[in-house]
Amino acid sequence: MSTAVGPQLRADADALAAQIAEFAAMTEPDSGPGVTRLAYTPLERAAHEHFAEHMRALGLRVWTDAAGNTNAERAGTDPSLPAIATGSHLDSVPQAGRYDGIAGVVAAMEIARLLHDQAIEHRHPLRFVVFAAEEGARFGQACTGSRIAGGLTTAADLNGKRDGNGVSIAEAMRSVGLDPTAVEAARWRPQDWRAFVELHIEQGSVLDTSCVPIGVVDQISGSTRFALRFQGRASHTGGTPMHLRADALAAAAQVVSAAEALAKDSRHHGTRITVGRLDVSPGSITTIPGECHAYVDVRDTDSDRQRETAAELVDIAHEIGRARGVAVSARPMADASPVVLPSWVRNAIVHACHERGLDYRVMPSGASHDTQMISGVVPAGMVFVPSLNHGVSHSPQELTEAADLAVGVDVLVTALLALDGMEHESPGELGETRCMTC
Ligand code: HGY
Ligand code: MN
Ligand code: MN
Repeated sequence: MSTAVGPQLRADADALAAQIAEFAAMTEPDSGPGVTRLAYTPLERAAHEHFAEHMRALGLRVWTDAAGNTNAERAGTDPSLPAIATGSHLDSVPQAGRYDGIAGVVAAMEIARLLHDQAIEHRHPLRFVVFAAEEGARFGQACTGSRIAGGLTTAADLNGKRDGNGVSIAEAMRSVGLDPTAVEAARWRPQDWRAFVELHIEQGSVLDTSCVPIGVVDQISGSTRFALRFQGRASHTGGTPMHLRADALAAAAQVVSAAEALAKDSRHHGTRITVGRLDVSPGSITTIPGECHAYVDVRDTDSDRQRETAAELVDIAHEIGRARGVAVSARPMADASPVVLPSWVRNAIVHACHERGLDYRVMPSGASHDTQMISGVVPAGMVFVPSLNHGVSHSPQELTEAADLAVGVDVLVTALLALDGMEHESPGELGETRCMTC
């Protein structure tokens, strides 16, 4: 399969760097180092509007759906065909880097500019999508915008999940002018979409350490998240002998160590367990902690092992609590299954790497992504570009070179045009696709 046009298009690294700097400047005042632009905040909407303005200036049709996802469409020569799409997210975790999600959005913006400036024609409509609320940092659940598009989250799910200030997803949506009761209208229909390919930073160090410029993702980890509550007995740190304590934090600390040991044992190669947040009360140096909340994130590419490991850790927590006279309870927060991405979309990315003379590595994603949530509705793929600084992410030290990102954009645009060149029967038979221009 060859796309005569794709390989000639070259992304402009300086333009990418400039857009990344624009988005990086959109951060909560006084939020400390890095970028803080949380889900369903005015700042996230401002970032979506910056994207929308860029796309409108290129003549694309732009709209925002009821979930807050912003779509831009460049017409194809055959409007009867389903859309080929790319995109990512613009919200961040607190004190994030400047590339997670943003890399895929500035890639979309650069591809729209390249196609416009060089008047490239394509058969399918091309859509560029910015999903809302991809990060789970604020509400616990990740990918709310793409989960709604993928039919995994409905209006009924938006009232129970709350942030640290007790604000529900639905209330946060209303605060930025969205109507959470209308999200059903934002659900994607399979017949409207041909394929979706997301560009994302790797958020690991495999590509950098192996000096490979492109990752082609074959599977995306799932995540099971829950909060453990430890109720012990607050008491005087001087007057209470060690053998008479019910120390909630000591119990939680033992569970955190047990979680690490569980993820490292021989049965769990590939499982990752993290307790990224611990709330302790009353939080006084002279009072034994009476209550503690530990927030647990279990990740795996093996669906059964992911859920079984989460259940095993809850059992261990109960056992530790009993031994210490500390009551333990678990509250589910979010759950997403791992997904395997279809090989024919993956092959379009591999083909693009061959067209560009680039080495690539087929690899899993440890992080979750919007692609995972819509992959049940539209055949999807992912392109990774290298993360430097030991693959650090969700941190101000996150780093991807603009030149490396430009190489990823070159591969992405070639892959999208290759997908456009493939003939296809009904969506169900897409596996046998052949390329029209091979
Ligand atoms: O948490 C994740 O894996 C992603 O960054 N939302
Ligand atoms: Mn991301
Ligand atoms: Mn992230």
